[in-house]
Amino acid sequence: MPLSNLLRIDVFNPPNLEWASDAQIFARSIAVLKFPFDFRVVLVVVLCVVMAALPFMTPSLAYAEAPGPTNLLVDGDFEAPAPWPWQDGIGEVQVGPGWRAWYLDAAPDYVKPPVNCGDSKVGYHCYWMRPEFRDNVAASFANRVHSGVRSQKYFSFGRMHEAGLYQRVGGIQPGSTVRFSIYIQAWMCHDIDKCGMNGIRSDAPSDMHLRVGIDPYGGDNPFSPNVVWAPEKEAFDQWVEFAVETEARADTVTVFTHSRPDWPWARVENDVYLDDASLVVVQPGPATKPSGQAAIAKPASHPQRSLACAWRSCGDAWAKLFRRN
Ligand SMILES: [Ca+2]
Repeated sequence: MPLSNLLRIDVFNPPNLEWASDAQIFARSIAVLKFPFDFRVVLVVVLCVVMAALPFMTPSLAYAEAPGPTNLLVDGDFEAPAPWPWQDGIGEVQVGPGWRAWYLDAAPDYVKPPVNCGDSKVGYHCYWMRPEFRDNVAASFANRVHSGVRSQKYFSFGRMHEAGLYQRVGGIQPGSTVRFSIYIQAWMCHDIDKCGMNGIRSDAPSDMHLRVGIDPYGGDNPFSPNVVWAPEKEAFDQWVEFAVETEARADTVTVFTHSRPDWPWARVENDVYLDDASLVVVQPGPATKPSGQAAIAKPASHPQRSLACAWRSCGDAWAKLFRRN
């Protein structure tokens, strides 16, 4: 028997059938060749259906295949329904649930009074204030929302400020590397007629001193030397992602944002917008502490130790410093 017949019989015939002749094999080959043609048609139709459905399937597929790290922040997207609660009973301070506002009621020494206030600190009210914190909705100012329908905003009208938001996050394994990121946008306007519809332009931008930080010890004092700050960046009239990464030194860490409009003559609008914040563990810490090694503790010589306690549990010490009015 020719070797070619042996090979063909293996392919087209079960072992218990008779040997096929060349003519029979040829006829069966023709029949087999017809099948791929029909199969290709079916395959093309199936591919077309899949391609048409792909845009609708992509999000769920992407989520199933590569889920991102868990965002540990509460209301990181600032989508909680408004009105947001008043912080400490102050109607002008409303921040997303889970967040707290921090601010200085009085100008610190390193801020120079602008020319319109003279040289006396007595008149600091002419250039300094606690900002107003509110939610911002896309229906009114879509350019001020990074995603969803809402963002956080705060502003000081005609005056400078130093302020931001913070959020403490517990349940962190000490030694973990954590990353805080948030989108920030600033708007500084002197002549409203030159700043466009909905304030899309900053006609006279000065320094805003935008930055983000993490206190790896979980304190709530933005002026603590423990806070690890990323370098300042500008974000006038556009969303810019700010991020900082450090190693947790306790089972709680605190994320901070910071802004300080800084100008020699008054700008009318000094706005900051925040959206889409996240805190993720990018590298878990050791599961257990090495034997014989004490847990990492906050430095005993903390210069502002009395301020690095929980806002409410610390009594009025922290509040008095920040609210001299
Ligand atoms: Ca949002």
